[in-house]
Amino acid sequence: MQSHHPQPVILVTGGTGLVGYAIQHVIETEPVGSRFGRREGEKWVFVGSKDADLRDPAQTKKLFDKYKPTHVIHLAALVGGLYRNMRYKLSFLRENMLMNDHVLQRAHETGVSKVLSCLSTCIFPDKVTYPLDESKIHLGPPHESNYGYAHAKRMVDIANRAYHDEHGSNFTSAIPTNVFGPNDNFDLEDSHVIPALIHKCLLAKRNDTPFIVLGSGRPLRQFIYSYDLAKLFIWQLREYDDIEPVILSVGEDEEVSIKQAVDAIVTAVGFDGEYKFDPSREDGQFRKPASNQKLLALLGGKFEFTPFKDALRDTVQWLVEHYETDARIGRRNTRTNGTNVVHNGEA
Ligand code: GFB
Repeated sequence: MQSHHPQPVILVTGGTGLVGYAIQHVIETEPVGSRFGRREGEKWVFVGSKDADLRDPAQTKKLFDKYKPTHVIHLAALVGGLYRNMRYKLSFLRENMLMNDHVLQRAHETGVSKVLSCLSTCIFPDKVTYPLDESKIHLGPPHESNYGYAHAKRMVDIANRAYHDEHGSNFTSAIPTNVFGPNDNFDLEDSHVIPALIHKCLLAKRNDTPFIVLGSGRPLRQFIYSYDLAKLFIWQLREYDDIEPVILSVGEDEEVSIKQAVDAIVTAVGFDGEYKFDPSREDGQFRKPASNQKLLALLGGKFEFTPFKDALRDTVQWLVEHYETDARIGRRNTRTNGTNVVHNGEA
């Protein structure tokens, strides 16, 4: 493979989403040749679903034939927050299984030297001793709310082992905790908690609409800033050579309740109104505390995570600056200039 392809070509699937956007930002802004910056001779290709529908093996083949990647960061997935996961368990299972199988098989058939796939801490068993660590992935069923997505992602770890055992492939995976940042999906119903609440809080400030937080506010989560996660993906692609997964997360001591996250968002938005909880909506998994000890040990001790409040401030700023243009704010919203948001041809 290397012979006809001297320069490393890194193909990033899902390259136009939250984490893909962050990796492109880091690669393009960090000094060339630095630990997280682009290296001389490296070609980075960021593709999205407009470039190829990875649920279709023929389109996946065409994409690999076009770019001839030497390395792949596989981020493409059907994703969503708690409520979208609960509604579409089969779609999350099937569509992610299809994309993952097509990407790994095509990577194998074209001699890609390394694939780094993106999993999530929701894959871990719901009932297991805490903290969660990489050895516990398959020790029981995941939480009921997202078993479709969780099992599809667990199968990537199984596939990585099978490709290695049968072909010696060097396919590995990362297990991020809940991620947020610029270019997230801010859809009010389908998105994850941080972007949904930032969007709701902004609308409450602008339009004096009620700011409703779903559930009890008691569940606990660890949140990592997308730009920090991007650096860790670049590190794992370059400096980690093992098929065993690595949890990419802030420390266990950074776990916060949804209520604490809401209060931090209220400060970041500068909202001085009231917010209410809607306990009729689900809380989902109560907590999924992940240990980042393996990561820190591999990194030689420490990593400079962006403080939560600074990361929230920058994400709010990004949404304010992009609200009228390219921010993904969902179908159930009109921009303040009155134009309807058009998605996939649906008004
Ligand atoms: O990020 P999130 O949707 O998913 O967070 P999970 C859900 C938590 O936030 C629940 C509360 O406890 C909700 O009750 N919450 C409060 C809200 N208000 C809102 C809101 O307006 N929108 C949303 N979405 N939540 C997901 C998995 O689980 O984590 C995915 O389902 C993926 O597959 C993702 O792994 C990282 O953290 O519960």
